[in-house]
Amino acid sequence: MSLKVWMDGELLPAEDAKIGVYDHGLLYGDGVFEGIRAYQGRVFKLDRHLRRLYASAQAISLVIPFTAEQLSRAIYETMEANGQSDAYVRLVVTRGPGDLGLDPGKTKTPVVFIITDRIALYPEQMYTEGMSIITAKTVRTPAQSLNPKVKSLNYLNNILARIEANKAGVSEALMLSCDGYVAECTGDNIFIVKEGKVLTPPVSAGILEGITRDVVIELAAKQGLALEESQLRQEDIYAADECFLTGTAAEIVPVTKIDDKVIGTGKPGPITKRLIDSFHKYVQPHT
Ligand code: PXG
Repeated sequence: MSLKVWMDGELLPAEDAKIGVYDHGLLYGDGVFEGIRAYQGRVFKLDRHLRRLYASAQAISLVIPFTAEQLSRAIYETMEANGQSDAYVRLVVTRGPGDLGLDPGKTKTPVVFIITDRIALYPEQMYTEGMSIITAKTVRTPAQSLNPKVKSLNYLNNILARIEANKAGVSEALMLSCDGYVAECTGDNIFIVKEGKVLTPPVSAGILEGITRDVVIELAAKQGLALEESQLRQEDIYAADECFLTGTAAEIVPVTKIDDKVIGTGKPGPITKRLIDSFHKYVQPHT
């Protein structure tokens, strides 16, 4: 039985949920999206994700033809139709179909669709043993060009860095900003631990304000851990005691090697493990 996909107010079998070849989301990457998780029947931080979606849309002058409440109901409706309580939710808004030419004025109505499916996480071993990453040569798009705060359908900047990771045989790549500071990974935010203090680049470094990142900041505060948002250099990652990445799909994954340099002891560190543990309890309170 195929999954149902919600599209512009209707639940369709996945094979019938189609985007036209004239859709500007496809032609120009003109659109926005969210990647969301549901745990135990509850969509995690849905309000935050919807706020970010509307903020991304506003940043590209895209008016979403549904209210946040309608989209929230649609997500639950889709999960219900698919019999899911744990799911990965992909909510996409494209500029919609229109004549050729990149002017968004050539389109009339945005297309909105919701896929609820699974997403393959990193292999379990990376969570217990740690992940290796590289520093990409591809620089993160500067905020003045296309602010990384905007979760747009334009992911080629990240994909180019991800191709570098693939070539190096690793699963993620660290991206630096054009002024040489640590920004984020291709689909994850980055944190380090140095002398007991948790550090992560500020949003002003030109990154996506990750919702998992915000949750980790909150959990660190609750645990009395010292945390600072501060500009980091590649050398700070090299010299860190611990390092981990955060993202909706990844959750929290320890990083134990970067560019062939071992981080800390080469094993997931104690603070990383504590945060992973508290994150699991936070998202799955009923286990
Ligand atoms: N930076 C970037 C560039 C991202 O795309 C994050 C950080 C982490 O943000 P959240 O809000 O998820 O904590 C992301 C998120 C996918 C996929 O399909 C990508 C993301 C999230 C979920 C799925 O690869 N990126």
